[in-house]
Amino acid sequence: MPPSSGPSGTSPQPGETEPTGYAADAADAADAAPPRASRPVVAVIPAKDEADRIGATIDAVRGLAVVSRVVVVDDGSTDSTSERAADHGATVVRHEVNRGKAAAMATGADAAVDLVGRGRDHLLLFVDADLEASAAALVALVGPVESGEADMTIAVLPPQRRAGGGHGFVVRLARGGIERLTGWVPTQPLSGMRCLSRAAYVAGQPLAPGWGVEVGLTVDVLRAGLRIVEVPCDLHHRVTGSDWRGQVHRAAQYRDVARALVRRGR
Ligand SMILES: Nc1nc2c(ncn2[C@@H]2O[C@H](COP(=O)(O)OP(=O)(O)O)[C@@H](O)[C@H]2O)c(=O)[nH]1
Ligand SMILES: [Mg+2]
Repeated sequence: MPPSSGPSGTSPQPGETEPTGYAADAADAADAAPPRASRPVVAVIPAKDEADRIGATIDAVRGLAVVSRVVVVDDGSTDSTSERAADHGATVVRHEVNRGKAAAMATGADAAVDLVGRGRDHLLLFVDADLEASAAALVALVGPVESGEADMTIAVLPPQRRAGGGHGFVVRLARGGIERLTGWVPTQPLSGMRCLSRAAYVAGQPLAPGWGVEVGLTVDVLRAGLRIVEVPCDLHHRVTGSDWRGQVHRAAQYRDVARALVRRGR
């Protein structure tokens, strides 16, 4: 089990998402700790311009018997992501204007509360939209949280079929920052595929904005004294290249990860 320190502060920082009704509602539910076996799993897929891949990803996740509902949050896409997602049977919530990955995850988590019924405990399974059929491997994330072995599981991906454009410096920033803040050294600190108990999600409020969300969650969950387990999953996604688009993506990731770390005291 990774080491952990005391509870983190939960007051909203400038630029961070405000705690939602979910957080207030969930605090009671976490205390009550109903029987684990009955908790539904809601998959939340944040998506921006993923019309080409979202259908296959949804099909794979809906094919998992353990998943009760699939919510796609279309974060201001300019393509037909919303329509495709609805065609494939997902509940779709749309941000008319792009608000970033963390905001989309928060919207999806709020929608999950409405879907399962307010006050009913459940697990959240965050899924990137570009995994296509390989998303079926995410089933491995649910068991350890369902059983109570972990409060949050994180998928560890195998080497990808195509080499990336090298965002090793963002990974190193994230890994080193998490280690300094918590003592734990994550294998893939930026991995977005995670299954969370409600208590873990609440511990992460307010979510660190944008691409800082994964690092923020890891630090906050550990600081709340909760357990994280990394699980190898045979996942394959679109690898960010070294073209200008890839460089912009990496620069934004670096900025958001650095902010998440600074706000947590690095
Ligand atoms: N909400 C939201 N999600 C995004 C945005 N950009 C990308 N995503 C989604 O975030 C996930 C990861 O993005 P991706 O481009 O694959 O990043 P990478 O895996 O780090 O290379 C995918 O599900 C994307 O659809 C955005 O601006 N807002
Ligand atoms: Mg990806």
